Amino acid sequence: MKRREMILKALQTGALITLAKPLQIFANEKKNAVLTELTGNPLRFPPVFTNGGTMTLAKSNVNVWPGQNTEVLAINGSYPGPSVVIQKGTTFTANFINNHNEPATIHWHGVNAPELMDGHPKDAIPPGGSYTYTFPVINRGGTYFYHSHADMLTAEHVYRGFAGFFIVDDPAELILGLPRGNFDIPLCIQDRRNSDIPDFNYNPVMNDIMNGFLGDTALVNGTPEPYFEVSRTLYRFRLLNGSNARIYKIAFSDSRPFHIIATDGGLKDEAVQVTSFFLSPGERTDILVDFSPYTIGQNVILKSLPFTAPGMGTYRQGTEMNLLRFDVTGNTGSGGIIPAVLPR
Ligand SMILES: [Cu+2]
Repeated sequence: MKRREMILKALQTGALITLAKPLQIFANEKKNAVLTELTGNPLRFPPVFTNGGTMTLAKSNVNVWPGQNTEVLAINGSYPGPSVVIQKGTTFTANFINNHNEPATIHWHGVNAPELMDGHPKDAIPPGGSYTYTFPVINRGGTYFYHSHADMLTAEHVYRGFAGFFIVDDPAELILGLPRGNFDIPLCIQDRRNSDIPDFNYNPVMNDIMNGFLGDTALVNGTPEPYFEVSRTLYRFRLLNGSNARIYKIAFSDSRPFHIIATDGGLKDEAVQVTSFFLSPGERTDILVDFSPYTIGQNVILKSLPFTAPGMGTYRQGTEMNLLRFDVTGNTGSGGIIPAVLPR
């Protein structure tokens, strides 16, 4: 199977509809604790965008919190937006239709697109208008994303859901032996406000304008209290900080080491072992995580560690947050390796 198909498979496998469960908090934060009762919501995945298709922007109602309606501003009714997965060297095309009542434009963040295709605020599409974005994908393989870029409206649009993955697949990566398919997992991390559940209210007061609009609960791929079942093997996670302002200090609840293999511009020169790293809004970092040391039944939580930062008010940078619980449930091997060198 081609690598692109494998990524597609991974994205689609997770795209199944989440069964309704009551809103619950993480049941257990102990290190590697064996859970007697699992709670939370299975990690969701946005649908994969079909190249050449239509991206329609409109208000939509989705169930972010099971059984509760959230009005989002979404592409094709999906929050987060549909994931673009495209091979380097091919031509990307999306027919954008603005069915929202405000000007809008799509910026392909980190993607090397010609000026008129790059969704500059000056090129906003008026309500009811449409525009065809098309350009050859010349970027290195890596994790990029797209988001609203309308003048004075970008922050609100993104907070309300208008953002999605743009993953560039480079066949040259195949020889590296990185985990693929069901073991290559995109994770879009965003923060929202507990007190607003189930709404995505964007109503900044002065403190938010000065320090950034922050939330106090994390959504991953639009999933509250998410969990993801993993096998005792090596995974690649593509982390995107899709938050408006929150900086995450990414780590695991047991301080386990893992490897960073790629950042905003694609693969690094070598895999770097760390136990934590900062991920700022808009940044992407791809990591390799080996779950083989765990036993079936254990879990480990992807967290944001506390750190001190300037700021004031109810919502602060540096708040400790649980992001995603990994439940170790299987023994399937990914066949992936941590490459000694990552050729450019
Ligand atoms: Cu951007």
